[in-house]
Amino acid sequence: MKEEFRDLLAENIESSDILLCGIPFDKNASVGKGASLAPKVLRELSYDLPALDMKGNLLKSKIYDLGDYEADETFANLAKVMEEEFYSYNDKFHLIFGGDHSIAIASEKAFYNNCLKRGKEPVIIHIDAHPDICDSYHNSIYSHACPIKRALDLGYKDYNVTLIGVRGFEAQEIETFKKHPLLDVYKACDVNKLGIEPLLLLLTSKYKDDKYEIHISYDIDANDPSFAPGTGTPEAFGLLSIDILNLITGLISHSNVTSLEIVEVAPPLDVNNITSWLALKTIYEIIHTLDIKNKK
Ligand SMILES: [Mn+2]
Repeated sequence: MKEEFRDLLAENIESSDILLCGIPFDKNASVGKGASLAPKVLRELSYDLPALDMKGNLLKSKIYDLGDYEADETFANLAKVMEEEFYSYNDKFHLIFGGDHSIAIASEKAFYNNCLKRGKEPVIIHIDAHPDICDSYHNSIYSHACPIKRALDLGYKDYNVTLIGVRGFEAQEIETFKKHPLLDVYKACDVNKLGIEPLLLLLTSKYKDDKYEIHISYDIDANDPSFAPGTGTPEAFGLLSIDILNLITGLISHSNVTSLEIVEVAPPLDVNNITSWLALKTIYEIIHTLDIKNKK
């Protein structure tokens, strides 16, 4: 039988380096749905992906797949379950396959509580075409347009939240920005003009202290839709895939990133699985980065 993540699966949780879970949920997406199928499709495509990075390095870190978590629209239980199970393994890298972006309401709450328990300062780096800082959207405070507002309400400090790649706004979000002047916002137009290096330098020096623990919330619609068409709310004038990859791997190399979610990959909206392959290839580059960091 073919196996997902061939040659990359750990035999047991103890011998693993990366903990994976899926959250196949897209009921809080506003425009195009289909992200609930991403965990299944990403695992299936991994059957055909050899365990090497793009330079030909064999990948060595091992994945333990916890399977999928169930969710409902309000994430009543999910945050607690993720805190107690998924984030309780503090020595592992945490990888989440969404789901629409609303699943971050659960993951970011679980991550936050886990950091506070251990005296760490929780940080979110939100890579997305949209700020997702609406208080409510389509009459729901659990919409995929709301996770960053929920994170601030929960207690994340605005100066420890960074938004990268934004270019599609709701009017209410501009008002929220005014209330949080310390929130770091790097718009896609500026990143595309200045390149990724200055931004990476700035963030890695800001978060060089080990007291910080970083969760990267990566919405695939941050990429230009020409690279990632299979997503519910494509926005033109996006970031280059290679820039996002260098940003993520640079952050992992030089700061304390312990958690990453990839959301809004919607296989039913995709063309030849381009977007799923992009997500998967990005993860394989992340695994190589973890190999180097952990001296594998
Ligand atoms: Mn989003």
